[in-house]
Amino acid sequence: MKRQNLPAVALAVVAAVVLLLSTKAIPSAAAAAVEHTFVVSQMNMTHLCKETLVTVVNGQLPGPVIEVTEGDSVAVHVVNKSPYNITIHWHGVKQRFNCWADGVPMITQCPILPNHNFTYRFDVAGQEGTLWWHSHTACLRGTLHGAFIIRPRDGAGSYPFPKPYREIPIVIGEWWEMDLVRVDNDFLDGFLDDEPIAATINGKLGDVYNCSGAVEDGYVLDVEPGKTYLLRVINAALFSEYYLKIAGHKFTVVAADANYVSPYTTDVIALSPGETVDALVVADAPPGRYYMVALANQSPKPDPQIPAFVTRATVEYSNDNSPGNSAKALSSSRGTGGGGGGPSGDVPVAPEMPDQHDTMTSFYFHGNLTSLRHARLPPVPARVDERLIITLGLGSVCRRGQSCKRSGSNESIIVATMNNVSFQLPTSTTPLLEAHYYNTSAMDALQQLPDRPPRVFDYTDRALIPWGPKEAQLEPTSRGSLARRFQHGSTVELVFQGTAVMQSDANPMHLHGHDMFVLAQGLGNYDEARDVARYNLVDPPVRNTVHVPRIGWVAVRFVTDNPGVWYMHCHFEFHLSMGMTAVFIVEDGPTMDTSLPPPPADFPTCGHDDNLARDEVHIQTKKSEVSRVEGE
Ligand SMILES: *[C@@H]1O[C@H](CO)[C@@H](O)[C@H](O)[C@H]1NC(C)=O
Ligand SMILES: *[C@@H]1O[C@H](CO)[C@@H](O)[C@H](O)[C@H]1NC(C)=O
Ligand SMILES: *[C@@H]1O[C@H](CO)[C@@H](O)[C@H](O)[C@H]1NC(C)=O
Ligand SMILES: *[C@@H]1O[C@H](CO)[C@@H](O)[C@H](O)[C@H]1NC(C)=O
Ligand SMILES: *[C@@H]1O[C@H](CO)[C@@H](O)[C@H](O)[C@H]1NC(C)=O
Ligand SMILES: *[C@@H]1O[C@H](CO)[C@@H](O)[C@H](O)[C@H]1NC(C)=O
Ligand SMILES: *[C@@H]1O[C@H](CO)[C@@H](O)[C@H](O)[C@H]1NC(C)=O
Ligand SMILES: *[C@@H]1O[C@H](CO)[C@@H](O)[C@H](O)[C@H]1NC(C)=O
Ligand SMILES: [Cu+2]
Repeated sequence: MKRQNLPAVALAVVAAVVLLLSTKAIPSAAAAAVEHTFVVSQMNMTHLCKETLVTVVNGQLPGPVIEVTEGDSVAVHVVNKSPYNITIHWHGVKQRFNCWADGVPMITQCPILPNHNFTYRFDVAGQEGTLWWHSHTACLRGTLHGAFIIRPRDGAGSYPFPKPYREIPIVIGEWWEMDLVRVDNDFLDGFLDDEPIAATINGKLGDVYNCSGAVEDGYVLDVEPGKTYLLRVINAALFSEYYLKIAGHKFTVVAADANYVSPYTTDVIALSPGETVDALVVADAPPGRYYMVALANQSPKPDPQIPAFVTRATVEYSNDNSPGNSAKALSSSRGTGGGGGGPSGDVPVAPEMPDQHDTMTSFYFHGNLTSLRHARLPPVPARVDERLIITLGLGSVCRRGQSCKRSGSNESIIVATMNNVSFQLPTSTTPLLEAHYYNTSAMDALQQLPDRPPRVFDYTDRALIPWGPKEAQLEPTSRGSLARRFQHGSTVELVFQGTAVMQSDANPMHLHGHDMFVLAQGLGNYDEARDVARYNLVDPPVRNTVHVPRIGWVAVRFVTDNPGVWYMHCHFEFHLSMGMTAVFIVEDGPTMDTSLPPPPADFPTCGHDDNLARDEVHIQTKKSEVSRVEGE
């Protein structure tokens, strides 16, 4: 795991090329600078008769929406007035040649300490649609998140679908009454019983929830008959995939993860934490009031169960003289059980939701997405340089020593793994990206992510759920700082294989800094001989988060054209805290403009300025390389 070294002659040539390129790269007149200040602080919020201290941005939950036009430069001044170390990650923003702004604590940066500031600066280029931002510290993203909307540079008229009348962010979240940092510590310790209290849409619990007769507010979307709305749906929840439906209406899905898809009409949207879906809704139902319901799904027993989380908002037609509308005030204080009513009744019409244990509706939803073929869509890479198969599952490590009681015993800690290793941060006080950039000895602490599962077994054997002799054999695992190095410009084919060890959860796998072509998905065990033939190499959807179905697999390809140290992890927060993570290190390319530039001048330090001095540093090489080029 060593940096490639560039001979001085090559550098001189490179410098000349850089000069040439940089005079060409005149910024477009249309590109603007978008600036925000995010004050992170704590605030008391009361839901269900209980006051809870939450950490939020600018006193808002969800946090502020960032709206940009493709090509814009963004500066977000983060002022940390919370007691926690904070970073903000710009989920799905590719951060080309700008891994420094990716916002992963101790992977890409030292966190912003309490009472410290840091300004994230990045360009948004070559992407359009809905992304989001969230903190990447402990479980705090449960309340530190917001939408990140990228509009086409040529205006809404250039959408590859009819121009919507209005655009509405729909952020699905969860309300927790626990301290989220404690929740994270519990997950780290293999204690998995913490649960949210409720699901939310745009921060509101909705009228399924009440306490002492007081019904919780729900989000209300006012619509005008006949108009088209673009819903920008984000799953910001920590825990669950959600189904979203609106009674009496259909969705036309037009984008996912800020990549256009061929219009897909459906009455249900499925999205896992980390995923986004843009969908058009036409207000073409009889004027009235309709529930928009988000329902969490989960694997059926014998998987461990959590309560069913559901929340609902209301779609209300304006200019609506039906009795249902005038009875609005009445109905909201009356309880809303069941679906009855109808557009003219007291109670909004409720959609019929999939069963909460139905995971096939998600499988089909994801299976029905294909890329919209348009000018910007990059070709699907046909040649593959590296092939990896990564199993995703649970295991356990002993609290003390090498052997211990497992199968749920407190002598062991349940952890989450990739290819049978559970991620842990290196103990170094230097973030990995800096260690990589300056080539310090901290890199020696990394453990290579194997290209294949170390042992082949029937990964999706349901007899492994939750305990038993077969499971007990597969449970022991280990911890390590898992990393995989890729040469610049490689095409990687990666198969994520879900396993059924202890449980059969799906896994929303998120890769930072790159989008992935989703070639195929399947249930059961991936079989190369059989499944390669099913790859969609024509119009696969392109995503930053791929939903690996319960007891199934997904095959993706991506090109490692963005140098840096990129987090790759499950977006279920408990799996992330438990170690279902690795880092992908993408090497510099052969030229300066295919290499990672130096860190920003005001980059946070880990509370002391001599981080680098602590490790055995090979910094001299790098510094002299840089100055030699600049001096050219
Ligand atoms: C990185 O450090 C190692 C020693 O740990 C050294 O052998 C190697 O040449 C260094 N690479 C560069 C590019 O400086
Ligand atoms: C939250 O409420 C508690 C008790 O009601 C109070 O002690 C605390 O100061 C409040 N915190 C904030 C940030 O308002
Ligand atoms: C952080 O930003 C705030 C608001 O802009 C400013 O008042 C404060 O002085 C800054 N603090 C530091 C440590 O830079
Ligand atoms: C309060 O919630 C309970 C349980 O969900 C429900 O049975 C009841 O009808 C609700 N009451 C009101 C006033 O909404
Ligand atoms: C698309 O959705 C339909 C309806 O749910 C389903 O029957 C079909 O199998 C799905 N197609 C794929 C490729 O998943
Ligand atoms: C498990 O062990 C830890 C440390 O040994 C202890 O703090 C914790 O209370 C135990 N939990 C249970 C459920 O016994
Ligand atoms: C997982 O790793 C552990 C510890 O390194 C090893 O004992 C075990 O056999 C491995 N299990 C599998 C299924 O690869
Ligand atoms: C915050 O970050 C600093 C610097 O990395 C570290 O020393 C400290 O332990 C962190 N604090 C917490 C609560 O994680
Ligand atoms: Cu997972």
